[in-house]
Amino acid sequence: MKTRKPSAKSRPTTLKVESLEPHRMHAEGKVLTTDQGIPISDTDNSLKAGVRGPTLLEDFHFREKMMRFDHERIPERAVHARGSGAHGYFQVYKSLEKYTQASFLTDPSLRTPVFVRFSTVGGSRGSADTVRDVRGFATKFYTEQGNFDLVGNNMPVFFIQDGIKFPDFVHSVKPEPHNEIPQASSAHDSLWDFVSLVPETSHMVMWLMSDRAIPRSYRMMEGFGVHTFRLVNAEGKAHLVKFHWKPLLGNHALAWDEAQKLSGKDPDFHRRDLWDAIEAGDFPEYELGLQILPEGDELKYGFDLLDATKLLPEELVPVQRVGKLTLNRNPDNFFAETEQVAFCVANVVPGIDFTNDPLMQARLFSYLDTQLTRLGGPNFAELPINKPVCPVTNHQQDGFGRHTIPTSRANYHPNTLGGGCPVLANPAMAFHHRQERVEGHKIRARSNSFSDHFSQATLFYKSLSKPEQEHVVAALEFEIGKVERVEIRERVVNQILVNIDPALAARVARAVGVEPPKATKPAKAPKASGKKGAPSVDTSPALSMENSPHDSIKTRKIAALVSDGFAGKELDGVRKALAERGATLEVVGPTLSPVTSLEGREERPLRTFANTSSVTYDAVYVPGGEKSVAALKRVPQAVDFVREAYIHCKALALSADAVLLLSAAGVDDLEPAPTKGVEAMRGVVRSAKTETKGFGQLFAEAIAKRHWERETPLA
Ligand code: HDE
Repeated sequence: MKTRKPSAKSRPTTLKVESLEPHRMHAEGKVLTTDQGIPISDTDNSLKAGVRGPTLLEDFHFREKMMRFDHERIPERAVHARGSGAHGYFQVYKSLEKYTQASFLTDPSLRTPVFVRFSTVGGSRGSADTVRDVRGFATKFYTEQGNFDLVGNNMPVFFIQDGIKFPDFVHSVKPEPHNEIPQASSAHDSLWDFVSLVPETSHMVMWLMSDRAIPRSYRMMEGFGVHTFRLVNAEGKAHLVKFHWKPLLGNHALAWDEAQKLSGKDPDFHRRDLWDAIEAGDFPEYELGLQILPEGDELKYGFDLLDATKLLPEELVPVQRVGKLTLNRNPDNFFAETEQVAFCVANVVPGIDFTNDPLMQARLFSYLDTQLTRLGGPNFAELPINKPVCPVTNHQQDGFGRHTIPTSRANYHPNTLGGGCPVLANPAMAFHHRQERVEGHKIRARSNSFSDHFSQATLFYKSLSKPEQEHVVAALEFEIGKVERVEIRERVVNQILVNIDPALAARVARAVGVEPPKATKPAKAPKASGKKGAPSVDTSPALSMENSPHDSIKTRKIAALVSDGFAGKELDGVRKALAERGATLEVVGPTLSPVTSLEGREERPLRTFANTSSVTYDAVYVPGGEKSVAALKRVPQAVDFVREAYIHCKALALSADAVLLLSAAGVDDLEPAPTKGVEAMRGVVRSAKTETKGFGQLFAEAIAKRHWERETPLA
């Protein structure tokens, strides 16, 4: 792991990062003081009446130190409590002025500063990163027209259609109220009770059961704005738009067993991965994708674009890649930046506007409201991380924690005392809500155009590759199998799954011990459309992660297992081959003391079998060397390394005698080991002897993807 560069100044910067400088406290070379600046020469002993006497009330240093400690915690986010943030910038490729007047989307020379926070949803602040969950992908663009927050997720749809159901949904998925169990898991009665009674959850639940819910890295997952937004140009012409983030490293997932083990072995797996990549200069990059369509097309595709449980298949409206987001700097302080950042869906700039999606409408209220409790009052926009980089002038005043010092006597509008200032903006520059014509009766009801709950759940399932479908089945078996009440299990199978795919429902029914559903007819055609003649697709290849590029091993981490007598020259060759492709080889040995190679050179392991395991790596390599392999065979943890990497469908490379570790690990379903040359089979690269040509190349190719073909369905 790379250590942090010492000087913040030498690290990448943006206008926003620079604006934080006056707020930073640099301790280097400075004297310890109280909050009032009084120098302190003893912070280890309280002031007492006699060395063995009671502490005195006048010890202001003790009281301040303890008072500050006592009040360090703030309420965690109601959802998305666990997260990791990074600074960076966004740059548009070419002007989108045809669609929007937002300057960060029209000026290709502009590098707009951003702060991004990734998160899980259900778990507490200290919960594990790799749980099965939706991931938040929230971006604050500090534009010259004010802050624009794109508060998205890594899945393009949501569980519910109307925001008024959000408290119900969140209550059901969070730990149950009587015993606060389970932490960061949807595998419990209350969530599945809710799902079984609320069919609009079906589509999102299929995403939650898919590999999308266990990403390999925040750097390797997509992001979605979910709702349909509006882009509005300078002439006031509007288009509908769906926002996407496309990771340049492709879409990759963990195996479910691996994700669960990682929760214990390294609960900070995603946080660490993001932090390390940025520190190493491997800056995560995502392209902004837009699906743009005419305003009149809200109902064209047979479902309602205002319904957040529906996605717009990319095959119907292609995603145009319009710019790039680069994350190039870690925060200086987790609390001040990542914890205090406050996103709000209502933060839009001229050129971007809302729609009537009832989920979005509720969010416009909630995000502003929640900060009052979380950040202790209405002045949270003044916190350094939240402050826009453009001027902020208004008549807002007072409240807890006010930072700004207004200098005018006039704190109202209109005024003459302050010369009428701040003056109203020129309408051409100002934000205008789209003048959409609306009329209707006040009514508490759901539109008929929101009534189809299953077609897109089916579309999603049908669009997955076979292994991905098997993972959904296994996830359902895991989750519903944990539900204690049999009637909930029955309802999930017979009210929900059967309407998505009867064969899937029948398999899950068997696995969770309930009566299989009566209906056996095949799933209805997944037209995602109730309307005759509406453009539709039978499958959407873009929904399968396996169809995203899997040709790079950049930034991947590979373990090399060694003991005394390993083939050093061979290891060097493989290390070089991987490094040339942007991957890193970490040597894992019996201890952190040097091991000696066959050729007599020393290699110092970075990790040991006691403090790491295969789940923290993308692939495993065992170099040849009879003595080394014989020693590794005697270490159960080393054998486990190979066994688990095999079970988790990761690439393995074993040369010469190292092939023996496969049988020691119980892997006996590969053909006999090659007697000459190199061979790759189901992601396992084996060679007859060390240093065989092409070994590194074949290994690199194997690392680029998971080898799900090794899996056998459970039931
Ligand atoms: Fe959120 N959501 N949400 N949400 N959400 C919050 O705001 C809410 C929804 C999302 O890193 C909260 O500041 C309602 C969809 C992210 O700080 C809260 C509804 C999507 C984050 C809130 C939704 C999201 C949040 C909690 C339904 C994807 C983390 C703390 C009407 C498009 C942002 C906070 C961060 C956080 C409310 C649904 C994404 C309570 C009422 C859909 C990424 O205000």
